[in-house]
Parts: sequence; structure tokens; C-alpha cells
Amino acid sequence: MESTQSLNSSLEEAKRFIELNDDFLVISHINPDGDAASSTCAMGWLLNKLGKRYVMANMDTMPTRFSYLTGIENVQLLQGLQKYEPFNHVISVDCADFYRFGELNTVFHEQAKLLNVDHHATNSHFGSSNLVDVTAAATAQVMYSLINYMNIELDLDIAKCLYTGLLTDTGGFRYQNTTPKVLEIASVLLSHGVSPTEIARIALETITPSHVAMLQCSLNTLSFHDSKKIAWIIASANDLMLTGATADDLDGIVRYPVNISGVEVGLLFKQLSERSFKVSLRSNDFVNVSQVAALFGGGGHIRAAGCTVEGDLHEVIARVVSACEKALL
Ligand SMILES: [Mn+2]
Repeated sequence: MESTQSLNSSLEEAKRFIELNDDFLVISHINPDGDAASSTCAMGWLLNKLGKRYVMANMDTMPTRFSYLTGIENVQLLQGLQKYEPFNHVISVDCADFYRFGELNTVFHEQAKLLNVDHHATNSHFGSSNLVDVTAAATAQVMYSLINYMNIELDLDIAKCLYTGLLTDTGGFRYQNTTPKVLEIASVLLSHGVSPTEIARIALETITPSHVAMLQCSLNTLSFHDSKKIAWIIASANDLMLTGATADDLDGIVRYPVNISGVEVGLLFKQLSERSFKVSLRSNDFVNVSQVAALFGGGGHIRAAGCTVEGDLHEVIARVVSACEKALL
């Protein structure tokens, strides 16, 4: 969003989309994270306040850690949508493009109108209406603006929801997107009775037994480049199977190599099949890991990126580490 004026006109557009229609389908991206879960529930909460009929859905089950979010138990999977008529009015939250919500588009009416509510800089404005604020740290922040704009009073349920989205998308108010505005909103949410300790513990700190088991296995594989500026760990298919770790359980494991003092680039090699590895790349101060990932057909952000590389494990490691080594020069 370039200016306050265009943000206001998008807010007005979103308000009209909601007020003038009914029977909405509210969706978010595959593998939902804290912001996706929070903004889905926040949109449901808002529609409920306005007396609208709606169905919330996602391709994947909502992470169990977010079970305290208002209405999350009502988020349906694709198969649960078969009993409804195709949806004429869809609201997507936290999706940068039309493909992020997976096959949920199979339940859209062919003339369906879509309201796209998001904060990603890469958002393609794929909706028939778009409320995209790229200055917002989270879609939860965009939802806060919309709820305010529509003059709906906050309660503890929605405050917990929005706080969760802000907290998770800012990495616990630590990332660069932790703006004065984010902390102002967080302050308002706290004044509605949100417990910061409780939400931080559930949303950020609690780890699953599978996560710990996987961490144990992968730390055994910790290796360094001669310079000690690149460090990596491996999540082998065998360890993934033995520990039962899901993608969610692997979350954050790549922070271990990059958090070691003196290390600039941290890598996680997750084995997808015999000769295919998903590589997560993280950096601290100067290496643009999205450029390194792009060399292998991947992408992402300057400090966090990913790519998939085919080959024998040792050859894959050698190729990626050598690309990182060049980026260090
Ligand atoms: Mn987000």
C-alpha cells in the first residue's frame, strides 16, 4: 500500500464486499502458520459479528497449537465442502497468489468474486477486490485495520487472535517488520486482556516430542565449512520417519546452525526422497540467501530462503556450500 489514501480506498472496497454479500468462503494458504490461522479466524469472527453466513476452510489441518483461536474448530478441509453449493463470494487471507490456497478453488462458482486480504510484498492482486497492505507485518494487522475501519468493537477473543498473528509473523516481535505500528496495535490488544506469556508459550515456545527427537538427530549431523562461517545440519528421510516429524515439527531447526556465533550462513538439508533435498538457507548480516537459492531454482527473502536440489546428499551439500562460500566473498 503506497499511501494512506489508497489504503483507505481498499478498506472501503473490502467493507463493501463484506456488507453487500453473504455466504462467504474464507480460506488461507496450504500448511497454515500462525498468521494464516489467526487471520482466517479473525475474518470468521468479523463475519459473525455482522450476522453473515460463512464457511472457513483450508487444504491442511490447522496446527493443534492454535486450538485456542476463536472458531478454529470450525475450519473445514476440502472434503467437508462437498455438501455446499459452489461459493460465489470468497475471501482469501494471507495468500500472495491464487495458487497458495491449493485446490480450494475447485469449490468456487465459476463467476465467483474474491476479496484478497494480504500483506506480502509479492501479492499479485489476484482478487476482484484487493486489500493488500505491504507495510503490515502480518495479515492479522490488516484485519485489525479492517475491523477498526468497520467500527467493530474488539473483544478478548479477537484480541488473542490478532495478537497471535502479529507475534508469529514478527518472530516474537524480533524481525525487521516489528514497526512502531505493530507495537501500538499489540498494546491495544494487551489492554483487552491478552496474556502475552500464555500466547508466547503456546504459539512460540512449546515444542513437540517429535521436534525434540528430530533436533537431537539433526544436531548429530552438524558440520562446518573450514571458515566456520557456514554451518549445516541434515534431516534424513530415515530420521524423519523414525521421529514422525512433520514439516511443522522441523520449524525453527535451521536456526541452530545460523545462531552459532561466528556463523553467517546456516543450512538445513531435508531429504524428500533418495536423491532430492529441500534446502533451507538462513543468514545473519550480509549474505543474500535468496540469491543463493535462486541459483538452484528457489527463492525467498534476503535472510531466509529455500530451494530443492537433486542429487546424492554429499554432492548436494558440496554444491550448496560452495555457492554460499562464493556469496561470502
Ligand atoms: Mn503472514
